[in-house]
Amino acid sequence: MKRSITALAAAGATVLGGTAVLAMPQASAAAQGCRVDYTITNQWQGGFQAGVKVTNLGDAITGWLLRFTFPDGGQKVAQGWNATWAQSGATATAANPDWNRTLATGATTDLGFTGTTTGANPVPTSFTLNGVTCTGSTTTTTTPATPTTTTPTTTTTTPSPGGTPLAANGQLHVCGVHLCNEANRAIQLRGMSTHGLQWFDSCYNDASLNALANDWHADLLRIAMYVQEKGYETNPAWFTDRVNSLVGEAEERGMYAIVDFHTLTPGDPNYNLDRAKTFFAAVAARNATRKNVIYEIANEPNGVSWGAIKSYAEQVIPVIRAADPDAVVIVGTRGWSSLGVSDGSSETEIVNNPVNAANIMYTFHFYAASHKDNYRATVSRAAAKLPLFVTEFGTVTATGGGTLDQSSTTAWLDLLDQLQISYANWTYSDADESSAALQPGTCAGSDYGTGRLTASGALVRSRIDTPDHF
Ligand code: IDC
Repeated sequence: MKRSITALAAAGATVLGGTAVLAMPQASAAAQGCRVDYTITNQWQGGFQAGVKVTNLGDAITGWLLRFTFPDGGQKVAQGWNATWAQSGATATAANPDWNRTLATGATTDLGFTGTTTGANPVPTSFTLNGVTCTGSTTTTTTPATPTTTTPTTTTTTPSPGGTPLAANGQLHVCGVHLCNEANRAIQLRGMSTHGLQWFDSCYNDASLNALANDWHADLLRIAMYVQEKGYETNPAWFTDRVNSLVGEAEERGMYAIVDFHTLTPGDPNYNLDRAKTFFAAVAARNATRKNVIYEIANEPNGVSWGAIKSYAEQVIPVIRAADPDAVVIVGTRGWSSLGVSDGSSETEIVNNPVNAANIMYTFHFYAASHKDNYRATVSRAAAKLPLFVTEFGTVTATGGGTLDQSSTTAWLDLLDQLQISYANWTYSDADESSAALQPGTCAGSDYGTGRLTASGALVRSRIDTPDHF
């Protein structure tokens, strides 16, 4: 659906915060004019995503403010990028970020946001830039069909990656605070984390990974490689090989793979700095040509300052980039990747002192029965400023056991959906603990069907197995 915004006079009266402001014509007035192309790129129950391309058709401007009004009072900007977004009543504004103040004649800038909506989702009908009415277009793209799995033609064990999350999105990158696909659209990936490979390696085989890709419709496999506790440090060659082969197994099934350097105890990632450099040099070299790999360099730093984590990140990231320059890297945060909250701190220590590297995201972890409203408030706030990835969460307590907290899990996943934050659940394994998705004994057999799921597995699968909005 495409239609033109009616072109109005190039300059004139517009409403600023309810007050009529008259643009005064001057003898030496600068040429003014603008074009806005507004596209609803995606819609889902209760929400939508819009891309806004702004073109300056007048003389160069320094400092700009875009304003438009939603025709449906139920529409709200939730998360914006490439501008400072605000909304008052039905009127939304996007102000230039500091790094993009000047728009030369003919220059274009791309903004966007995800929004919530209570019902119909019509496009705004008029746009102004610095008070000048813009021409342009409004488009609603058709919602893409749910990816379907094609039947393999030559083998019955490995499905074709056609129509998969990987085929739909290609190489990912960070755009503003979001994870974006090759077409620069903000996306959310939803999937599962393995348990420690030193204990549960038998759970990751053709049958279990086929179930994850084809029955769960997971987008993502996180490969948890513990460094201590009988992990990597005991046999670097075996663990490196196994991680590489699991990235390949995910790729064959069209899933993304997070390589998780699962540091936990000791909590200072610098304890493993040399191991991390060795490991990531090898893994990045092996996976450089794969589009599905994402690197997570420190699972849960704890008992350590943000400065020490940042210093670690700034030494490990260049090692990865040297071999695989375009992959997204995820950096753990203070207080068991709580953005500092579990240590009495907050995300501001990161906002004020970010890791000096591009194309990175920051880790947030939660366990639904232990981490509730104050952690959710932190994520809501931090998501406007930092690209976040929930690489691990549990439906239970932080021990990995205890009662499943369905209502807190639902509140968390609703929030992550709304903010389009990607997530992986701990764990796709048959560990004898309530966080595991598979019943004890499952991995000794070959049946990974829904009859083998635990309560946590059934709950998480019901969320992951809903259509993606790619
Ligand atoms: C837990 C496992 C448990 C294992 C323990 C070993 O569930 O079986 O014995 O690690 O250290 C985390 C960690 C993750 C923990 C998990 C649950 O990243 O390694 O797994 N958890 O305690 N952070 C918060 C919770």
